[in-house]
This record gives sequence, structure tokens and C-alpha cells, in this order.
Amino acid sequence: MLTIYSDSHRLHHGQAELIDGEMRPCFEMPSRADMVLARVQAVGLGEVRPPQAFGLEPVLRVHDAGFVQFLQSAWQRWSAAGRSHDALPLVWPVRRLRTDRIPQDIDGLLGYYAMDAGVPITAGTWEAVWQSAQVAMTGAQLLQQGERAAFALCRPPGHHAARDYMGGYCYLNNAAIAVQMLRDQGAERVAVLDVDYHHGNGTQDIFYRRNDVLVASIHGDPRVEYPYFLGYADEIGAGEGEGYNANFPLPHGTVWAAYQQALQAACERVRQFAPDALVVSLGVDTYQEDPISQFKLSSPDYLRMGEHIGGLGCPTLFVMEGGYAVEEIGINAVNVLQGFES
Ligand code: SP5
Ligand code: ZN
Repeated sequence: MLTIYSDSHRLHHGQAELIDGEMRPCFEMPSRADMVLARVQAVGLGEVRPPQAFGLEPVLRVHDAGFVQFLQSAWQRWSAAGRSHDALPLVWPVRRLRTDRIPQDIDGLLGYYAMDAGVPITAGTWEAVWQSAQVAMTGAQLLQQGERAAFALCRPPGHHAARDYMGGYCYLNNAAIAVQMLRDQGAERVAVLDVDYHHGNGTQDIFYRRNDVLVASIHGDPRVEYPYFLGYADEIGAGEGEGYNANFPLPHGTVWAAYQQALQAACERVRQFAPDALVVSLGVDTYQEDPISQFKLSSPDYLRMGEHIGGLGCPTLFVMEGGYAVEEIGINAVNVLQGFES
């Protein structure tokens, strides 16, 4: 399997995130992608290629132009305000606050365009985010050119980012951009299978009213897990998209036996949809040692996960999302890819 990877991810290295009431070093760190790349090379998964340049147009097929402009200019605005540490939001528009007026000040803009404090913006963030999206688009193009599968080793991740907001370590929704590119290049139906531990609220939101993209997600129950405000089983899509969103929330402590049942059900939904291509949002924060998550999958379980996905027999783009047990992230992510190929 081909891997697409760019060193530019290292340009994004946030200092701190707000967790358990403290500013702590970011769990989403450059060594994550380095570990995955090292494992890809150690097992000889296949060629590793740099991304091609697709420009802004495919990004704007998914994201709001004002939001993208904000991402591009946020660091400049922040540093112009005399600040040299990471940019973070400090106020959010909750119920009955106005969202029909976009603030002009950088602090207002950060709150307007962010869902949480997990999205630090640094001097190199935009370039890393940009290249991460190009990595996903390059993967989409490979499928379009006839590859059975490809691995977009994206960092930063993307599935919490929606059309016009960032959150949960995510800025642009790499998987959604790849899906839209596949659609625009001729795939009639594309399915997303999101196996990251956290619900992919951004991806769900982007495709919620569409019947050409099925989104299926297996994740920690939002009653007790981030992102808390989306990811329930009764979210089935709306309008023409009704019946084209499927959520499989699972409790804290979930082990492989229960996970596998949800995975089979999600795969069955994908099979019924008969997509021309499948995009897998590949988070391995379902791992038992993950420092911020509560599922209990073991490293060999990821081989089985890959086998299930491979059994769908669909051209498949794997897009890297979360996974914070840095020592094992490479083994777990590449196990999925090797299981897929077995
Ligand atoms: C892409 C991705 O996996 N994003 C995850 C973002 C999660 N951010 C909130 C984490 C909250 C963790 N709470 C548990 C703390 C354990 N001490
Ligand atoms: Zn996650």
C-alpha cells in the first residue's frame, strides 16, 4: 500500500492544551506522525510519497471561505496583537449569543471559529494544516487512478473540523476534503467509516443532509465522552440525507468483542450503500493504553479491524486521525493496514 506523507506536519507543534483544568503539553504532537512513518518503513508497507499540490479549490468545496481565511491569517493577527505564545480561544458563542455578527478582533474570531481549546495556532500551523489536507487529496487521487488502497498519513488530524469551525486538534477536515474530491472526480457514492475513539462531529455535520455520502462512526458515547454535543445513535441524517448517517456509540471500557459487533454493523451499512470508494478515518485512540480515551482494544485487535474493512472489497483511502499512545501508535495504525491487505 502506498503511503502519502509530508514532513511539514512538524511545523505544527502546540505548546499546551486545556485538560482536566490544567494547561498540559499537547497530546497531539509531532512524534505521533514520526512513529507511524517509522512503522510503515519498518514493516515495508510500500512506497512513501510526498503530497502533490491541489491548491485551495478542493478545500473550498468543503470549507467556508471566511473560515479558511481566518486559519490562514490567524497567526499574523495574533502576533500583531503582540503575543508570541500559541493562539487559543477564550470565549465561545453558546445559546442566545449572536453568531450572525463575525467579530473583528482576534480573540473574538478564535472563539467564533473554534469549538474548544484543543486547537492552538502557532506560526507554522497553517502550513502544516494545508499540507495535511494535500496529503489526503493525493490519496484520493491515487484511488481515482485505480489504486485499491492508500494511506494518507495526515497530521494534524481532521474529523472534528466542520465547514466553518475547528476543534479537537483538527483545523481542516482532511477526510471530508478527500471524499468531496472523489465525488468530484466521478465516484457516485462514497462512504466514510470513522473508527477514531471520538465521534467525528465535523465529518457528520458536513455530509448530514446528503445521500451521496454515507457516514458511519463508532465512538465513545457522547453522554460521557468528548465531543459531548454530537454522536448519538438517533442522529440519522436530515432531509435528503436521512438514513445516510449511522452512529454507534459505545460505553467506556469497551473491549474487542463488543467493538467488533459495532464494526460489523457499521460495515454492513457500508456494504448496503455499495459505495464506489471508502474513506476510513483511522484513529487508534481506541487503544487500551491511550492517555485520553476509555476503550480497551489491544494491538492485535487492529489486525482484525483491518480484515473487516478489507472484507468490504472497496477501494479504500485510510486517513490518519487520532491516537495518543505515541509508543504504540505506529504498530496499531499499521496493523489496521496490514490486516486490510491480508
Ligand atoms: C482527533 C482526535 O482524536 N481529537 C481528540 C480531541 C479530544 N479532546 C478532548 C479530550 C478530553 C480528554 N478527557 C479525558 C482526560 C483524561 N484525564
Ligand atoms: Zn480521537
